[in-house]
Amino acid sequence: MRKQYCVAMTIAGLDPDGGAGIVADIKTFTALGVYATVALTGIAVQNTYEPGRVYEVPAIAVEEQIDFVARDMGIDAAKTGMLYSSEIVEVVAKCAKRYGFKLVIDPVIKGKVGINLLKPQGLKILIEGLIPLATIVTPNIREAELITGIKINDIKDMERAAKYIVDVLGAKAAVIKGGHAPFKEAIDILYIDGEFKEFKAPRIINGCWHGAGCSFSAAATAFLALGKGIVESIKLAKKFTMHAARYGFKGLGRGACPISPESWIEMDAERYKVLDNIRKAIELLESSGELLAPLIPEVQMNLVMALPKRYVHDLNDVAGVLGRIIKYGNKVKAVGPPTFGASKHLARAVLKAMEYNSQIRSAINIKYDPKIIEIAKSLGLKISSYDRRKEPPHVKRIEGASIPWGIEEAIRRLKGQVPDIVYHLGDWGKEPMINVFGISALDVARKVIEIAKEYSKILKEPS
Ligand code: PXL
Repeated sequence: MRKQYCVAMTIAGLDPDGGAGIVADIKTFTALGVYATVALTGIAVQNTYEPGRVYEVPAIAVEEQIDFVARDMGIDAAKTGMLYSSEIVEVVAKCAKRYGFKLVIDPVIKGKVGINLLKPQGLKILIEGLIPLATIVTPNIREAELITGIKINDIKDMERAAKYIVDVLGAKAAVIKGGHAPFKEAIDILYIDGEFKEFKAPRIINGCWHGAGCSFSAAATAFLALGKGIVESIKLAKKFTMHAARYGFKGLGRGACPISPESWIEMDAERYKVLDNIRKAIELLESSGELLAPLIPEVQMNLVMALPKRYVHDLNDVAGVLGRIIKYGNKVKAVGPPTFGASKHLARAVLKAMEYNSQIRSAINIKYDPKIIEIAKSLGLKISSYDRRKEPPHVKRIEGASIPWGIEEAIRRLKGQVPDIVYHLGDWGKEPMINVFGISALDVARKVIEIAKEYSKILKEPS
């Protein structure tokens, strides 16, 4: 039977900007559902572009941290990052023998901005005393060269180095990370049980690789702690790291931006929040059905909400109501559940609005009536419009380009501000329409209900 809790430990240094080191490791363990423990080896003072100095933790304190956790909770798998001194490497080797946990060695030697993370004597002891105890060693090309003395120029050299780490130095498996190599794809070479395996992945070009090595070895450790085999752990760790890099904190810090191990769970959490928000907005709209029914256009109504901007790539990252919201007697009803990818038109409108204001993530469409525009004005809503008849032919020819073009026109008229309301008066075969924008589905639902209340008063007036 699987244990209720799996415990992983990172034996590594603190990188104060949070991109690499134990912070990346703890985030990774946590994102993968493994309980995170730490033996701190030192502080590597730095940020994303400036190196500072390393403050070392005494080796005895590293040993005690490992001992205290191991005898209390047990350690299923541990990884090493910055070990710095030969004394620390020695106590880690001693503890690995004492407790027999699975061990991933990320043999970091130089940090991202040039800090020395391992002294030369430490490297010697790492090669002789620690690598023989490793389940997996995860060097990059430069580290593999320093460990094996093999100059690496191509895949064959990567294979030779991986084989050397296993066959000569005594690790169970070695994976050489080709992320820095001049190949089109990022290729990693694994050597285990006399065989090579290649792991390929397209390069992530957003520059967010700060912490990628730490996160990769931590993810492999987490999967080992969960009881997965070595090959499977490396395959999954690669997938995890690609995700963390793809959704990294682009633009944060002056140097290489940090990866986001938390994106692995945060993205699912955000998807849930979007669906839940639309669900609540639908409840609100349906409960005001009689007020709303007169606002439903011929093409029916939809309500969409996008994921936060850093998770948005295409229409599938915007949720809408499957089958739309329809007039149902004198009430309104959502035909299906909130679903990602369920809307095209309105989703395109939101994606365009988000380019100008990332906070505006939701929209709904309602019937056009000049009286509704008057009401919106009286409620203090910001309004803009566009003329579909002025859509340039080259835009018309591109499937799906009309709405983004129109929304952009309307935003331009407001000098780049995203309004609450964008309307157009239609064209041949195109119904006039109003789009209401807001920060969430609930926000736009509330705006529409305010409008509907005023509209119902007007409809009751004798004309
Ligand atoms: O290179 C990985 C790494 C590991 N540990 C610490 C670091 C870095 C990179 O800068 O700072 C503490």
